[in-house]
Amino acid sequence: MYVARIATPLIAALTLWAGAAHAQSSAPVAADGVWVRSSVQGQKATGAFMRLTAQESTRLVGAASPVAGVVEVHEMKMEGDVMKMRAIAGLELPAGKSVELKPGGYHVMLMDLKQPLAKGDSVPLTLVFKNAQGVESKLELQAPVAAQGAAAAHGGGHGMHQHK
Ligand SMILES: [Cu+2]
Repeated sequence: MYVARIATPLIAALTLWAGAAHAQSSAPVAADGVWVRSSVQGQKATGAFMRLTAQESTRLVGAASPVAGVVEVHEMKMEGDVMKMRAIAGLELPAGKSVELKPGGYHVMLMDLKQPLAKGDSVPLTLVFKNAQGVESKLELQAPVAAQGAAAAHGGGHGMHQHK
């Protein structure tokens, strides 16, 4: 059960890149394709994105990062012509089914940013899960910062449509 308590960022990164198969063997939830959108000086919020696959049904109920004062789980969707986002109490992760957190959909919102996040940086991110029995577990990640999809940055006014 060593993956449940990762002590160093280096090991977290190795675990991440080693692939989902290894992470799944001991962590209740595997995260892959993790990235955080880069931010510029003065920007207060950004998003973290990834694919989560739970071994047993659970929920993503929270997250934390040392680079942000407030971290929430958000959903984003079209309401009429307007893209809106709101905090949700939890994101259902059905057993064995990958749930995508991506621009224009669910995301982990990093708010009250303490510093600009530059492309190439790496951000520690802790995900908190709670299962049907109310038992909490955590997953420690090192999320690489990327500029991908920067045009749809939070607060940018022009949302990116993911609906096909
Ligand atoms: Cu958000």
